[in-house]
Amino acid sequence: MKSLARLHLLLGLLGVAALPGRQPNIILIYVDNLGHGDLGCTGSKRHRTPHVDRLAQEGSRFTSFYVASGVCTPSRAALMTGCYPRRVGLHVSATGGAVLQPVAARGLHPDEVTLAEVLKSAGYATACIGKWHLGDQPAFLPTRQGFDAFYGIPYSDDMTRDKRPDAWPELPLMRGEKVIEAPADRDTLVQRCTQEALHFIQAQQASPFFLYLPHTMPGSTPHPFSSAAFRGKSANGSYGDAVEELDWSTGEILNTLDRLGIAQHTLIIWTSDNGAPRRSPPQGSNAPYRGWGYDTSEGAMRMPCLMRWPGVIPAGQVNDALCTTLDLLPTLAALAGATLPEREIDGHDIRPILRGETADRSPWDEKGFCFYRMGQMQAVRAGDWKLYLPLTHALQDLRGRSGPVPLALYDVRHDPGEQHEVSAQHPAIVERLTRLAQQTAERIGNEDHPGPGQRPAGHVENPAPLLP
Ligand SMILES: [Ca+2]
Repeated sequence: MKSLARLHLLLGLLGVAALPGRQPNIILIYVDNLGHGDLGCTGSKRHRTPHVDRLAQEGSRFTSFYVASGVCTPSRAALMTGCYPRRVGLHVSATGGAVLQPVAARGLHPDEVTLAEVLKSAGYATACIGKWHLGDQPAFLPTRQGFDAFYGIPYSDDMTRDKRPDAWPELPLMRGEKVIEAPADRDTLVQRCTQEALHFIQAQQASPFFLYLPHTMPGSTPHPFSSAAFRGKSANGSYGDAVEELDWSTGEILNTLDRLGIAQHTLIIWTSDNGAPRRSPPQGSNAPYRGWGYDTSEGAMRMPCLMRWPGVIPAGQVNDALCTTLDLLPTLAALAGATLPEREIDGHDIRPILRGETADRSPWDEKGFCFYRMGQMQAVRAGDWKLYLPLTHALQDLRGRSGPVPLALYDVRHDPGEQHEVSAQHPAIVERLTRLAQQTAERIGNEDHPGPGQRPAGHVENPAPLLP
């Protein structure tokens, strides 16, 4: 195995394309609350993102790529498990909130099989560097879910002690399961997480590795943090500064892969956990999509997504096949030669989409991809079409108010800005998508109706704050 690794390293140095059957290194960059239209390669005129744009030139850009929720915790739960958040019980917090808060009794169940555990079983070295947000109690930390190493914060950057001095600790920066700094200096988080990532890549360069880099920025506060080198430098205030620092971080990683000669054997996936939230004045952009982060709109859940793997993923291609973060676990498992979890998952192996063999068809076209806000299913997409289900008591409508929502159908492939509501012209499509939504609801539930496919979240008695 060692000599094989050396052979691959040599071939990499000679610029030979990825060998079939070789396990690729995997780097998954998952930034926080960055909108679709916030990158140069997705149309931003305000942010300079040459390094992320390089991924679009050297790899493919996926334009119908969805996260499973418009908010952090369920989005990350789906990414880690290949399941709808509702299947693994993280669609809602134990106190009825949309995301986990500090000192939460709930977390991702230890029995759930994460992407890290799947890849580790195939011999990968694994690290989580950035923001976790799937439980802040010891039993729920990344180190208990398949990651050899963790460096970062256990939940969102805005969950600080000043908000709940009676119950919450200072925002902890952790290494492994230890708090090494509190409150965490948020200005330098992207810098420090990047350095940790580079060290990990360097140390693991000769063996397959999985680097999960869920960067903490632009983050959840109205004034995103960045280091002195980037502060005040962008054309879009603190938000733009943070985006440009994330681009710098991406450049550092690409340069390191080039320097080590392992770029050919490394699959990079770059995306965001949910769309940019509504701010006044506006900061992030979800263009060309409608709506803001945190709900089930296209703006909230249709993400920028770039994937590069030289020789495997076509360079410079734009791919509009419907795919999701749920698909990463089964797809990466297949690429790594790993065995899938025995428990049921929702994602699909989308290797043919990654290889560019199809740019408009997907397994989801048959099954329908469902959009939940907490426990309520609000929409479904299959093929070109997204159907907003009629709701008498929506948890929250597209404009942020509670109340009834009418049925609406859009061709979100050809009308991505949802300018033309066409349900009256396409009754058969409305009927078909309604049936697909019902089939998913029958498996994993909807609102107060549980489904037989649901599994419980993890739970601890007497959760304690993470302290130094
Ligand atoms: Ca988020």
